Amino acid sequence: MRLDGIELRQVALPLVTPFRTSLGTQTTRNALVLRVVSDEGEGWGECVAEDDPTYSAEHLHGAAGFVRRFVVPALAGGDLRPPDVAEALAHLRGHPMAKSAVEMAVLDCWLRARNTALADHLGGVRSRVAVGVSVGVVDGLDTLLETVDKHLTSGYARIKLKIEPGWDLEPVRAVRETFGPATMLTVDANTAYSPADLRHLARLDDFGLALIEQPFAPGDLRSHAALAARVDTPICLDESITSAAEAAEAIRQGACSIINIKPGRVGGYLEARRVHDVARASGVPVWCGGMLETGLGRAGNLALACLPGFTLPGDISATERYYRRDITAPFTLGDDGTMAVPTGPGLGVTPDPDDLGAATTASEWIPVPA
Ligand code: OSB
Ligand code: MG
Repeated sequence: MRLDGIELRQVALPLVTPFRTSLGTQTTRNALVLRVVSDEGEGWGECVAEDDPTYSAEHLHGAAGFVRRFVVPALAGGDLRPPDVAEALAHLRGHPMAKSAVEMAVLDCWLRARNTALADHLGGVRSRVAVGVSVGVVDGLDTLLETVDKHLTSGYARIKLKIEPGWDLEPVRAVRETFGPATMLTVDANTAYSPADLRHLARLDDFGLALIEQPFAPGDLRSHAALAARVDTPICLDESITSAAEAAEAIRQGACSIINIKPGRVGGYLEARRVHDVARASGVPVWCGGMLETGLGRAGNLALACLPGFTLPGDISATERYYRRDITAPFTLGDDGTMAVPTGPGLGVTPDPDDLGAATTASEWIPVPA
């Protein structure tokens, strides 16, 4: 496959409700949508970097510049298959979300031309996957309980509460007491705690959580291992796991017994599958994280989440939980807390031209030199 060029689009999607975490508050999801055009057709990708470099070092503005200045020249000329994307970009340090977006668009294009669904290409084994919802920090327990009630009534298979110092034991206790022991409940701190908080965090052990996600800094595997040794609740890593090699090392150090996999964070779907493989070989369950994706990223995440090692519900919620108007047809939640994995070729979805047009705030065409 030879690339003619990459179209970069900035899109802005207002969130149905603001999403607050220990990293900040988002009211609009700004994202970067990529369309690659090749001699075999076109393909779509999404960059999950956010406006500010708070979740990771990447940010949207930087990702666009990185693609324009470094990715396009590196992909010039030659016959390209999806694994070649990561290889051609391997000498460029960092920028996994930007790299992942390009690989995603190339994969979509390549698989469309071969009439193969991404789920089948990755080795998926399920047609529907269990999903949960990530509940942001809110202004009081009443609002929290109302929000959780609404999501449980919708049928979500798991509730994840964002926590931070000052918003942890109390909200978790309130949700557990109100909704009972059968509710699958997890917490995500997005690195908000320091090693000095270890004893405090250990008190979360009383609430029967399915996991505690990323309490400490990305590089601090040692504190995660120390907490894991102290509590019965499984420790899950998100921000720390940037590759299959990092996953293997974190498991070796006892820093996690569950891994949240996000393709953008690890540099693409193919590396995400390798993280899955490493975890599975060690008996470590994985689940698919989310970055408030548009329908494009949601389709890709569903394809990944049907691999056999994804045994816990993912952060892949229905479109209406995020956006009134997405750029693809909406994804809906089934009665049993699952969502359908797209079956069409590639991602199995394409942006609706009207919806994409309405969301687009800027676009540019970057030719790939022959
Ligand atoms: O830590 O999982 C996270 C959103 C943005 C950045 C980091 C995270 C999240 C979420 C949202 O939790 C999950 C979703 O997309 O539903
Ligand atoms: Mg997380």
